[in-house]
Amino acid sequence: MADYTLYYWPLPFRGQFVRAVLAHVGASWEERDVDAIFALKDAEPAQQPVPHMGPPVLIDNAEDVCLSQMPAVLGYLGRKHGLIPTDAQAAALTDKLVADANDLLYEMTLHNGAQMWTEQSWQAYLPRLGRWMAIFEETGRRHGLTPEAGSMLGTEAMGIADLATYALWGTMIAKLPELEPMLVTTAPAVAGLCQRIAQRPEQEKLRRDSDSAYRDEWCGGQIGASLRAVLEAKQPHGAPRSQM
Ligand SMILES: N[C@@H](CCC(=O)N[C@@H](CS)C(=O)NCC(=O)O)C(=O)O
Repeated sequence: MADYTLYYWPLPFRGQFVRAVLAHVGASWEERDVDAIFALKDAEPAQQPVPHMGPPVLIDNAEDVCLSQMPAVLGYLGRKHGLIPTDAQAAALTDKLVADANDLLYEMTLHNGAQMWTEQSWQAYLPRLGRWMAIFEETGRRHGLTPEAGSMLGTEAMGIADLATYALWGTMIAKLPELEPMLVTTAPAVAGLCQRIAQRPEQEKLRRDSDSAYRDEWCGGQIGASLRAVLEAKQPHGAPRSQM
């Protein structure tokens, strides 16, 4: 049996945060199919292994632990695998970065597709996206991160703060490459960190596997199509995709 079982749509988005951490710790995991995800998410809370609204859901098979909510899943994995600093402030900053990432995922998908992007609403949103990039950049810079070296919280070893930063920005610009120049300009240290993490063998393998399974999808659905439409409206077609 695999170490973990993951319920997440065949997409990167929130699931990639969990996958990036599992890959980093060298854990084995199996992913359940869409029918199983629907069955789990639509079950009565009293019948669910953890009462929840939506995936990701992760089961730690050996410990018989089942969790939903991406930040809680990362918190669990981080504590279990020593990827969250023991210092209270650094631990809270880790939680804060993951919460920032999750807020941004909601914003980029207009709250999981409650509305669709238009050219006008996307243009109006862009300064806020730039501010999120600057928030991550400033956080890293305050802890010694540069485009060439360092980590988000100044830790020697990579932790959840770094992996979540990578799962957010690295995955986003790989799947929505029109945003890469903005990240490189606004948050060069974060872009450098993402590049370094992407080059690690376990993350390279995850990226290859994900690319072949999910192709160009990032968040999927109609909101994914609407996001791509507003981005491609501003870009020449056929621009090469990032390797980050
Ligand atoms: N705050 C939750 C959000 C979960 C969520 O919105 N999951 C999406 C996929 S990323 C979903 O499919 N939700 C289904 C639903 O809410 O009915 C988390 O961070 O895990």
